[in-house]
Amino acid sequence: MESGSLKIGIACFPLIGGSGILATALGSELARRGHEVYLFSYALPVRLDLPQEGLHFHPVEFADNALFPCPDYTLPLAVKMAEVARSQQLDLFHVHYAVPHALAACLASQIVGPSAPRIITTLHGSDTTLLGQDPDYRTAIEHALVHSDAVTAVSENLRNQTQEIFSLKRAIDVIPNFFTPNKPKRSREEVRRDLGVTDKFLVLHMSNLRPVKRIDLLLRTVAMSKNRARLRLLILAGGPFDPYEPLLDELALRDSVIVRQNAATVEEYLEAADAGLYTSEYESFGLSILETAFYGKPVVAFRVGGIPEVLGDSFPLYPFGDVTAAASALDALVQNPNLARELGEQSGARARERFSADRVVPQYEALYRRISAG
Ligand code: GMT
Repeated sequence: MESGSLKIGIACFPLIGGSGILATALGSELARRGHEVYLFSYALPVRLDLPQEGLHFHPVEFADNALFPCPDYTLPLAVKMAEVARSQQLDLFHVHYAVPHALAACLASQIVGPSAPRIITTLHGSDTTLLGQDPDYRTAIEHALVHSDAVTAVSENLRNQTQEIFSLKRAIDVIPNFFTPNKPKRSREEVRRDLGVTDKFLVLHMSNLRPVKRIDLLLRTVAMSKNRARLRLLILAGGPFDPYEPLLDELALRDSVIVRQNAATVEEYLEAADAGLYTSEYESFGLSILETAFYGKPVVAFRVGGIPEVLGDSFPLYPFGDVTAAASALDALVQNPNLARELGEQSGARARERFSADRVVPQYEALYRRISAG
């Protein structure tokens, strides 16, 4: 191992969702920079590309021992983290999403004892904004935040929200998310042909479709567009779309919307798109928005949470729920492809300058060194 390199255990969710995607990308970037990374999750994370030198995946089995009335994940995760910490002499646990990962890290640390790795917890949003207000989780999250050696949040907005929700005395560092685009496997023309949108303005939305994403407003925005016939909405869905089928019919949108489920590689769709549309009522950051901007596509979104930190003033943002304004913004782009291109290039340049791996990963490395130096 290179001198100065660290042994880092990362725990995250494996699904299509910003925290797992970011944690996986971080693991891969850290391994590329010479660190040894041990990734813990109950399934292979969707964007984990193995084999990679220095990157080791440790699957965690749910314990469905007949003695228990229901399966347990937190204890097997803590045990696996403790075992690997001991056998590999890990320097750090870097856990993404407070529950159960930060709690499991606290427990693993107690199991290992005095030589236990330091704990860094990265908050991603709903782990404090939603679960932090849930009496079944709040105390556990508070415990994990207090007992982590460092806590980071992915935006100023999330840091402020977390401080407010927990009245925390401790510092929270802000380290934003980053994105490293892969080369698309198919050309823009091929993807557009496959989607049947060669002569259309393609609007992209990528999310897990949870209620906070407000898919109702997404569909209503498209329905209000004056250029409905000229545009197509492509939804890359990381969750079930069935609940929104009736609204598709109600808004007569069946011919305007294409849904693709569980697309693990998004680059080819990002390149094929002409713009992005996001109507969430809250985003601590909005990793999909960053990904869309990275590809030089203009993004129409509401001014909520950390989205202004991600997009800056590269494109106007609208008050939450103002679908009329969002639809007009979309219309302006459809009617003026040069404007769309220009705005997209501006937000792309901004995204690449502030949120590239080279800009962000060293911020984590500096934090690791500060914490492991005690
Ligand atoms: O909202 C999601 O898509 C899932 C969630 C997660 O933790 O996986 O996303 C949160 O973390 C992302 C990565 O940091 C952020 O980009 C999302 O904005 C954030 N979601 C919310 O705050 C609702």
